[in-house]
Amino acid sequence: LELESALHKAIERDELVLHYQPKVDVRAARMVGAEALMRWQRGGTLVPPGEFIPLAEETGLIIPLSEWAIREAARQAKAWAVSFGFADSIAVNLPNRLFERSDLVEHIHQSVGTYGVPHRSIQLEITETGLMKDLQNVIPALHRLNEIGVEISIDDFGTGYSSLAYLTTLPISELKIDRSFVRDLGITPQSSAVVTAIIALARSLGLRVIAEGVENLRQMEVLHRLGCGVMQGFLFSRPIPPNDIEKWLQQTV
Ligand code: G
Ligand code: G
Ligand code: MN
Ligand code: NA
Repeated sequence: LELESALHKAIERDELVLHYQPKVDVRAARMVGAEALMRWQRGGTLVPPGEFIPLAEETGLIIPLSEWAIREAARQAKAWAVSFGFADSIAVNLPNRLFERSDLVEHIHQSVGTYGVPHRSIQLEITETGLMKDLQNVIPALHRLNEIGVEISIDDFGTGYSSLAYLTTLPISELKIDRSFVRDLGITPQSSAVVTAIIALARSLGLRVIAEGVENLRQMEVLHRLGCGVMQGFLFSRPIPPNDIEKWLQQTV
């Protein structure tokens, strides 16, 4: 309860920060976007997301927290655009609870408008499980987001039993291969079979594909050979504070 009320005040006290993890085009050795991950600077200590995200989800605080994250990502995209010519997108994780809000799309539209960045500067990641759990609320919102130019990436793809028939009807732009398949690449034939299938699916639906959780060269090489050239993971960078992203940004101009 103490943590809950502290988290409640964290937004107004300016204690939340976003760290960023690059999405890397391996062949070009270039950052092609970044994923924003929330951190809570409470007093002098950084509270790990594993400790406050689940609490935020239970209490509903995840809604204002995520709305803050979208605004902050839009602000950051603008700052990087001005300083570095950043023209890619920042991805924000969007938990299902956000879709309970009927004004979600309007809120995103306003956040982006406040900073005068194009709508495609913000990308939203929704998990495959979340997507399939709440199709009734999610689908209309995805269509409206697509209309205003905000792209959707399906996070943890391959773990959530999507109906492939449904997938073809959804306005999504990217599949993000779940790290559980990436982990075993080059070790178990099943993992490369799944990854091969996801890449083929993405191709035939005209979607981009990215692999998450890439931690070593073996995984990177197998992914590249299988036709996935955009990756994210500790091999390239952990999620890092905004200032530390600048060395990646300088390479993009
Ligand atoms: O950033 P990573 O280091 O450790 O985060 C741990 C967990 O917290 C992950 O499951 C991650 O998805 C979640 N998380 C981190 N930042 C955010 C965020 O901004 N929004 C949501 N919904 N989850 C986040
Ligand atoms: O899928 P999700 O959005 O929850 O992913 C974000 C989480 O993944 C964060 O906790 C982040 O720190 C973590 N993460 C990012 N890259 C790697 C990686 O290469 N290996 C592992 N184990 N975790 C990673
Ligand atoms: Mn994610
Ligand atoms: Na993920």
